[in-house]
Amino acid sequence: MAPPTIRPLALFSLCLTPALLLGGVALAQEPAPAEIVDQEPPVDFPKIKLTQVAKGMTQPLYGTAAPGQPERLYLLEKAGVIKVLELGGPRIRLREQPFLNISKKVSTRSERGLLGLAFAADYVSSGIFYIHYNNLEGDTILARMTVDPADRLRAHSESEEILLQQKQPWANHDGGELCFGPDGMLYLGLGDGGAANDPQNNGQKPGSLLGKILRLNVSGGVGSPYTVPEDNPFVGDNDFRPEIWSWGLRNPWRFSFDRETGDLWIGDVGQNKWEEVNFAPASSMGGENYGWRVREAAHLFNNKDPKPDVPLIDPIFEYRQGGPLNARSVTGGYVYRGSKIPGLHGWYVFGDYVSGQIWALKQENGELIDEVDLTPMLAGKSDRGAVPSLASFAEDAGGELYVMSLSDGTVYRIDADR
Ligand SMILES: [Ca+2]
Ligand SMILES: [Ca+2]
Repeated sequence: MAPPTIRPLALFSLCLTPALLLGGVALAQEPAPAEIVDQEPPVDFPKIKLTQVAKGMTQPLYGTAAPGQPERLYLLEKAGVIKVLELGGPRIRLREQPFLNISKKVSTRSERGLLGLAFAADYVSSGIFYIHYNNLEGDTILARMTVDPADRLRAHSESEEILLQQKQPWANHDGGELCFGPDGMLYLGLGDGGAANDPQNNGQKPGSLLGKILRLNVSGGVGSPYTVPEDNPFVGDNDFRPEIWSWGLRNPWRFSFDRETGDLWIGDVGQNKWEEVNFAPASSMGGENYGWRVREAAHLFNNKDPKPDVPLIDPIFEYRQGGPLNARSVTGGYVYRGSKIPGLHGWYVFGDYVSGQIWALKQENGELIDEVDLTPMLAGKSDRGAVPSLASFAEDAGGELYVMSLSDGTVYRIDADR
């Protein structure tokens, strides 16, 4: 991959302590001011706006569609509830009756909670879906569940099969994203375990699942454990857990595959200075080391560690923490592949949890070729950014994008502004 273009975005740092800070920690020092780069949209960039489609949720932090259900979006609440947003009909509405409620077995301390959901490709026939959450001990749990055959709008509460369990040394940096790749494999993002500065060096520890993206084969269906795909990059290397797809990650809270190209985009939350977005082309065979804790984004972070004997992949984009809105925790998004905003096609839309800012990037052959700050267009007169405590984006079956506020309990769709 060609060396990425790096451009600093934001300015100085402030203090923090949001209720849920996805991977951030207290400041060690104030980063020096950086230049603001020109982020004017290209002349042909579309006018867009946010349309509220749900409100009154309790800490929404993810959303996804189920294959075969074009008019539904499943929304996660941190405490362990999944709700259904009905997109069809004259009015979008949030079903009151939850699809799933496992709040009795979910820990919500710090960054813990129900963090991820992915539906099997054959969900309509199999009823299978996968969830990622922290149990009451704080352990990471990856589980398979099925829908209630008698009521397709409810999960079968007794159907849970735990596929993977991982001890969590601290309550933060638990990762979150769970999604199927274009290869039909299930990908799970786990953070470095938590605290600050990755004290256990999990990001660079091949024998740990922490600080990694995992790639699992769950095609065995109900009653079968996951298996390790034979073409995972470290299969046969005894130093590595074979589940590992890529490593050197701090907290890959949200990542996604471009549904048109299969490229992988990862938002990896930074420590005190730099937030980053990583890019792996669809042709990647895995094995990328994204550098943490040797580097924070493209910058040396820990010079005491022995130098890894593999190349470290720098982000395609990074931005400095701080700025007028206090950017501090990247929230990875999606490449827009919907049909309603043709001018947004091919742009990667992502944001910052703390500042509520939203940006868009465009790449060509793995090189950043353009960036746009969408915040002024989307925020209006708000001084809380475009979406305060921007926990996640979501993509519906048609590729339209949504974005949600953890603190406000609101969900918005990104629409053309005509
Ligand atoms: Ca943790
Ligand atoms: Ca990195």
